[in-house]
Amino acid sequence: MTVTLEKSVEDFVATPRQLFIDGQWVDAASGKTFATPNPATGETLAYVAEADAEDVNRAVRAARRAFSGPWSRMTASQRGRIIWKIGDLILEHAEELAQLESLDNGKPLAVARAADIPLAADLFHYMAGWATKIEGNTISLNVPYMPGAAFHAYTLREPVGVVGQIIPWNFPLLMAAWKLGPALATGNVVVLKPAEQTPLSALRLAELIAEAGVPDGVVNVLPGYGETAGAALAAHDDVDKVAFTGSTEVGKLIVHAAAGNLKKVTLELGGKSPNVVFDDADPEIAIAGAANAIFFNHGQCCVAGSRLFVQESRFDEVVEGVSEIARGIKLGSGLEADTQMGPLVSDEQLRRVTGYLESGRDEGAQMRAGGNRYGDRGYFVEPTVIIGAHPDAKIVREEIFGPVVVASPFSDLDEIAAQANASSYGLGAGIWTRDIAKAHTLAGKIRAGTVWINCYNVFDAALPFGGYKQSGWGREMGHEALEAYTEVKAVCAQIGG
Ligand code: TXE
Repeated sequence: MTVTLEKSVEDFVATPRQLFIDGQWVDAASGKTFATPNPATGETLAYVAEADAEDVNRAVRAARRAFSGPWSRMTASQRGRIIWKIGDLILEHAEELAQLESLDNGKPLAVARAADIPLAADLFHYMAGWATKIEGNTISLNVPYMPGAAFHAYTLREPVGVVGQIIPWNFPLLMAAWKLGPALATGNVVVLKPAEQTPLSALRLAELIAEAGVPDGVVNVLPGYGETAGAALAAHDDVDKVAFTGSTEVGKLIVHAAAGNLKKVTLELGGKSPNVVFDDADPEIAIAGAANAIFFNHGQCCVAGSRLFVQESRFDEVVEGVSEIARGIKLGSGLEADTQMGPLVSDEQLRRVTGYLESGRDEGAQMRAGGNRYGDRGYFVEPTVIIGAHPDAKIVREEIFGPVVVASPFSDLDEIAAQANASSYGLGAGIWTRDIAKAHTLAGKIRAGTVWINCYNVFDAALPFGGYKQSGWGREMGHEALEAYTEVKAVCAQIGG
């Protein structure tokens, strides 16, 4: 049964969408538009204005004005209430946003309803509370060359200023929330560029942000391509910070572009996360957990548990269990009520993922489940379980970003710690065992920003998220996110001596 779209969703996609600059909906300076396809069919879903460098200039100017405008004069409490309201409005429009997300990204509507939308609302609610808790310290001084002098010294935490935010397509609304929440809570102004594959929910969010009372120019949303709009934002001389989520390859380009004015940079990049099942784990829970770790969101998760390591004595059992789950997953359009896995987001991703499947075969690996494109319409790939891959094979080293897991056996804790860390990435990891000493010992050895024990893909606005090694710089969510959006000012006053 196909879900009936809400009238507001039908209207939203039927109308060409514009850019959101300085609180106004405007065409791109070039007049250009681009089509965003429905990944379940490949057909055009909506037309969207295509921002490029000139629009980035306009949006940055508007943001700069807003930075010293009403936004900066608001109390932190007023700001916090507005951010809370954004969370409320997301919940009020939850079904509409979930439908837009499912249409544009391809994910099952049930997943958007259960995860993307409530997590996005919760992020704004969590960050709203922080607005009133951005504090400095008082510091006692002892200056050796000024004996007898007395000082009153303290720190202030101030917003960084104009922030460029560039986000990907795997969790379009949620990634916008992760970026906007801490930026707004700390009093920054933002130019946000959603991914060209999935611009719709961020544009709808811009309407809700305006409705919540965020002043004009504080949040600007510019759909467009990475090489044009994204690159212009990352290089802009009047942008004080850029926050990026996407591929490690583009993350490196962002760092180069940001060097021009040495803007601050935070990066949330790729991963090749190890998921480790010890022989004492509860088999049912570990098998279901390993399947969820890789197949959630079609494997299009930066933390996808794409390297499954199973202790030798349980290897066949766990691999067979995960393969059985893979074979049973129902693929289909995200809007079909019984769909468990939708299409990949784009034709490009379909080609990338099936290219990895071919390379795995060429390098001698065996497919225990899946291994092919599914159907010939839309961008579907079968949930895939691979064994027998060489540790140096491309499918073991590189991020595939699809529903493809490579399973390998291991013998003991020291060996698995080394294997888990044998990656240029360090984003997530999973450990499945009933032995808490073993779990925490391995958690301490793994070089990754998040380690899940007997669970996977658990996200919370309070839990910091980010990467070691080439998985990124800085943390999102939790109070750690606020540091990346504030400058520390030391104020030192001589008051005696
Ligand atoms: O990513 P890109 P793509 C990984 C994943 C995936 C691969 C390619 O492995 O298969 O990246 O996906 C913008 N200057 N991840 O090509 O290009 C772009 O418009 C400034 C992991 O979609 O990195 C989009 O908004 N911006 C990841 C964003 O960067 C540029 C999520 C991400 O696109 C730019 C997505 C440029 N030169 C992909 N080029 C994760 N960490 O979750 C592109 N962009």
